[in-house]
Amino acid sequence: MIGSTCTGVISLASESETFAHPRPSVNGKLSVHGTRLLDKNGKAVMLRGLSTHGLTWFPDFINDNFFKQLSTDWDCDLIRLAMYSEIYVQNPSGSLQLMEKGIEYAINHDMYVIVDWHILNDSNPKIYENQSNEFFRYISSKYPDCPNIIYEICNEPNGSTTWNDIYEYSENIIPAIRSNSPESVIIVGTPFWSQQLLEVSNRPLDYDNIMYALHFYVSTHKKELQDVLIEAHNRGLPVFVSECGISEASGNGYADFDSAAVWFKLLEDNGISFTVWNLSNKAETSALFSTSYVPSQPFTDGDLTPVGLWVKDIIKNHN
Ligand code: IDC
Repeated sequence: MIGSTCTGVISLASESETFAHPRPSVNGKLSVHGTRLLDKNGKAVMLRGLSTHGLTWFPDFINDNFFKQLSTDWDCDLIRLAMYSEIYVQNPSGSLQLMEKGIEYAINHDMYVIVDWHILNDSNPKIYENQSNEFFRYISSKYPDCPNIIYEICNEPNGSTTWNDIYEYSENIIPAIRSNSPESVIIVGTPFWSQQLLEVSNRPLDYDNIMYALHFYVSTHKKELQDVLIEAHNRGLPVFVSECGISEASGNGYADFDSAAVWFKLLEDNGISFTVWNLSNKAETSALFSTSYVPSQPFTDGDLTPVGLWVKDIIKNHN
């Protein structure tokens, strides 16, 4: 494990950029008020970021220069570190090492960072609840009160997992994090692959600084899920799009850029923060880098897939 602190960051934002590209060195600790994410001065912010693929599958993408370039060239202010829980439980130290490196590099380059307990095939977060508690206790004690870190406690509950299961799980995990980082922002996954916000809005968790995950893949999910987002927002539920993809729900297939434009306008119009899946060179539509890209090298636009080029533009120029 590598040592890290929350100090020594390089400032990359100016006052006028506060809303557009919030930076931990300028905007500091975030908090949740109503549907909004606010900075340390109470100003509304919107984070625009990128999600790694599974940390242990594409470990070469967790490197300091790569994170630096995303931060400086793309004005990326948020990185999500996707740590598959099923992989973690088999070999905790392998996953932890990459998680800690990722956190350190995000801090070095003045980005917010989501620590993602990436449940997927293990459809119910209660399956590995003890390991999750141990993991979040460890990370939050290693980086107590770190303003960069946002916790995401269960990527996508699915199968027969109910909101009640997630509610009970959250009542175990949230206090574990808060015992070290009392004011941290925590994103909670929602039933049916983080799509069922409306059920949650009937019985939200009784803690401060909680946001609820909505995940979408633009070529599969369209108006029906957009209506869910709008309704949840209207009901006052704080939503964070902690994962979305410019592909079908498989991560592959057709990239519907028209649908993507509708989705991202909705996010921009409502100030809803997001990260886009995925920072890898895998041969799949949602990957931002082409298969020939070598992640130890600096990248140019020529190393990006069509999806990568599109995503760079929304991160940098948010139009
Ligand atoms: C996908 C990856 C793919 C991998 C698969 C299984 O893109 O390469 O083989 O997982 O691990 C999600 C999940 C995310 C999925 C993604 C695309 O959070 O792990 O990644 N997706 O299927 N939810 C909806 C879509």
